[in-house]
Amino acid sequence: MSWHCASRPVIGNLWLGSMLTLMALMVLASTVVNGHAPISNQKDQGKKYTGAGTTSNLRNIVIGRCYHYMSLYPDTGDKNCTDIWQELIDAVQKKDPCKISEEDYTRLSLVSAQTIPCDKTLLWSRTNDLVHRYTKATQNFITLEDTFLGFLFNGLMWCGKPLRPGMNFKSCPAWNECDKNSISSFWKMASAAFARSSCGVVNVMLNGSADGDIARKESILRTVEIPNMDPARVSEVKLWVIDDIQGEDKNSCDSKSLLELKQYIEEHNLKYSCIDNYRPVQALQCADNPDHAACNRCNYH
Ligand code: AVW
Repeated sequence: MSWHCASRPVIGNLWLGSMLTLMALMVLASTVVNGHAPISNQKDQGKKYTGAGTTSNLRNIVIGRCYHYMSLYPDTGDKNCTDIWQELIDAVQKKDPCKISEEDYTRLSLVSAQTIPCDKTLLWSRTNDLVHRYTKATQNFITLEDTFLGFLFNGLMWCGKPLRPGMNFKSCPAWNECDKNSISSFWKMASAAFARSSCGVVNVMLNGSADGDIARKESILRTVEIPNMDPARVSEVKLWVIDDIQGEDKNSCDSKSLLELKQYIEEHNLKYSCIDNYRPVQALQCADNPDHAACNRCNYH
């Protein structure tokens, strides 16, 4: 360093110091407020997890989806999108992403509350793709991902950093990486709230062509949704067992796995019914496979 540099006037050093402090504060504020990952902040993200990091531009996506949902469904009422974002931040920031409980999301759940009309709930297990193609095509049923909360956060990742503000953009715990993580606890909370607010006939789309249990023992359907339905408000749980149109018929209403699920539902004091290859869903499958034998009108159940 040269003498000339060291003898810079005091006022100049003060000015430079203030500017650097101001810039650092602006970068920090941008991380906290916008959910962006400034380059300088990326090296200190804490522990490395196996899941993807917080989705880039998370804040803009969540707030944008919030306004979009209200424009699609004006009955949702007037939600405060900025408050909803802040509740998400408050639930996870400065906390260990492996120590986030469903209770941490209580306030987010309260500000996003929504009334679900009776007979419209459509739960699912192992039919993620088909069930959402179906609700897009008919609009007659509502899956969790069609509710306000589900729509806002579907497909996104997020987690905070222990003791530090802002999100971890490098990595977040994967679903099974630790018991109470920021993602699994959120979806358990949202699924429980959806099941609790469901009434009338609750439909469930299941995959009759999948191997093994019709719904995994640790599935959200079994562990969260069935136990959270209110038998006084839910008149019946109606299972739709749908085979892939090109796939095998591994399970149907009379198979062992279905009878076991029936018993589990009844143990929760809920009435049960079951239908194989519910025709409106099969009609959707037939849109892609019009020449398949099952799509011949005479073969419909
Ligand atoms: P699923 P669910 N590891 O098709 O009943 C990784 O079995 O569980 O249906 N990802 C997981 C895991 C796991 N152990 N468990 C769940 N997921 C995630 C809410 C993952 O994204 C709706 F209302 C997987 O693709 C449905 O009624 C997805 O959950 C019900 O929960 C579905 O697993 C569907 O959950």
